[in-house]
Amino acid sequence: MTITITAFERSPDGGKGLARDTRVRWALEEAGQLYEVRLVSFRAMKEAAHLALHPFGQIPTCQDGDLALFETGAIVLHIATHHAGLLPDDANARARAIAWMFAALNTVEPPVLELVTSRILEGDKPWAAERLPLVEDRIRDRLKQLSARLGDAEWLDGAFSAGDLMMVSVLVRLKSSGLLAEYPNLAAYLARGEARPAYQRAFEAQLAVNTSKKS
Ligand code: GTB
Repeated sequence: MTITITAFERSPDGGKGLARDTRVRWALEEAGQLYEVRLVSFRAMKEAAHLALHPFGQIPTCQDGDLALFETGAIVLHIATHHAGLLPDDANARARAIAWMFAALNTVEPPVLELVTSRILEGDKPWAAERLPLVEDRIRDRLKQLSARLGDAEWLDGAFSAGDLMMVSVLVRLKSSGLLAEYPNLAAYLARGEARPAYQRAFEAQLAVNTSKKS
């Protein structure tokens, strides 16, 4: 059965790949799975039908047969465990790849999201200019550690995995910040992720939605 995901009818970023359906599309592309997309408006996301799928009224969701899932970590893990291409066969390597997924979501993404909050939601506050460097330094702490671990390796733990997919998806949010340039191996890691044909297909698909809605 074809998987159906939800995505923004009109993404606030105009389709630059920042909304979280991109990482789910990417996982499906890596796994070679066809999928359908149901576009939802901001209003529809808060209505009962969508809340039944996503208790927090957000995108993306994923329906696979009679299974309905929310949270990109759970969705990508579901795809990765049911299809080849995103997790190693060796049990320990598989567990480590999943640990990297959690690290991306639980350890690296929170300070990255703080930066988005500081810049977009709190940018007009009188204390914003004082807070921003503190937020940036918390991101630098994580990037420095991640950079040290990655070293000159291509991916975080052997072959490309769902852990890399999630980490690259989180780092994408820093592209416009200038922070990644301070860690050239992470900038190169991000570029490697974005250069993957599966990422390109996912990016183009979500961009097409947003550009076709503009006219
Ligand atoms: N933890 C959840 C997950 O990983 O699935 C977070 C899901 C989430 O934050 N979804 C956002 C959403 O539905 C879209 S991705 N927001 C609407 C709402 O909460 O009402 C976040 C996002 C939105 C827009 C941009 N952008 O335009 O740059 C980037 C990221």
